[in-house]
Amino acid sequence: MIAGLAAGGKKALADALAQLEAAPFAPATLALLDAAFAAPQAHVVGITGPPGVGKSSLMSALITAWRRQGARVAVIAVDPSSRVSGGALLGDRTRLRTDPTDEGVFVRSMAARDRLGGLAGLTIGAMVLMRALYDIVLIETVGVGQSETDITSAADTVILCLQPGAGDSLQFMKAGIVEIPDIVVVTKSDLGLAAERTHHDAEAVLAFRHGESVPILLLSAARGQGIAALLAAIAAHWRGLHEEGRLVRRRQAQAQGWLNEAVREAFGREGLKRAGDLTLAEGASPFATLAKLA
Ligand SMILES: Nc1nc2c(ncn2[C@@H]2O[C@H](COP(=O)(O)OP(=O)(O)OP(=O)(O)O)[C@@H](O)[C@H]2O)c(=O)[nH]1
Ligand SMILES: [Mg+2]
Repeated sequence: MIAGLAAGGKKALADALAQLEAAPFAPATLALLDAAFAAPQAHVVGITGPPGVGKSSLMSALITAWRRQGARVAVIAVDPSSRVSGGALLGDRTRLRTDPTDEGVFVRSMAARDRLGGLAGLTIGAMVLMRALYDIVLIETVGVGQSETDITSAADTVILCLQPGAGDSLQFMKAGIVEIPDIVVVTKSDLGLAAERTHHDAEAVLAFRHGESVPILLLSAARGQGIAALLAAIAAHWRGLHEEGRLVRRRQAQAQGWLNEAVREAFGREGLKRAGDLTLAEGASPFATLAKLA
């Protein structure tokens, strides 16, 4: 099933995403997701941060670099506008400069009507499909409160972007997201002193983090500075995930979270209780379990 999808290129993936959108719980959809879940291939990288911090510009730079290395990249830009009143965040979140004729790059914007974490939402299913087809899956989410933590339910590696001179993003970190990022970047280093100060502040805040230290990088997508160091940090985190079964555990916890969320969404909190023990066996597909419950 996945080989057929891969052979069909971007058109086939677009059709599969349409099927996912139209009939997320149809047996054929769940069977496809099941097959994709069993054949993961990509490194899933999440990029989050406040509006306008430079996420999309950074993603353009990363995509260009990865394409040069021959890696095939799929992108999901999550638009949270429907969750934010006033439409202040409406608009195209991607602003990516990619070549539409390049079969090695697939870009898709998606609305996050609710939490990102649920299987019922399009995002997780789309990610699982893309993960079976590409080398890298990039997910952009805008950090508006809770949504930073949602990205950990989908990504293997989470990059948090901080805006130079923005004390508020550091406040976010103090409010509990300090444990979320695997890599922190201060964007727009071409702005000079403000960026350096934010870099310094981030180091001070992250020093209070439990467990292993996190790389904090200064970069400028506009000038192409610091991109190589970020690529190296992303690759190093990916290598680290292959030690001691960390990737398997992280993805297992994600799949369990999606399943619980999907059952809660479909049957309510009571339904979740009645469903009893939903614990997935190692490597078991949450989509198959969901299909049995439906
Ligand atoms: N000076 C400078 N400006 C930048 C840099 N990167 C991005 N910008 C500018 O910052 C603004 C926002 O950039 P985006 O890449 O769209 O930021 P974003 O975080 O994706 O924005 P949203 O998706 O709307 O949250 C644009 O005006 C960019 O030109 C940089 O490295 N240096
Ligand atoms: Mg953007």
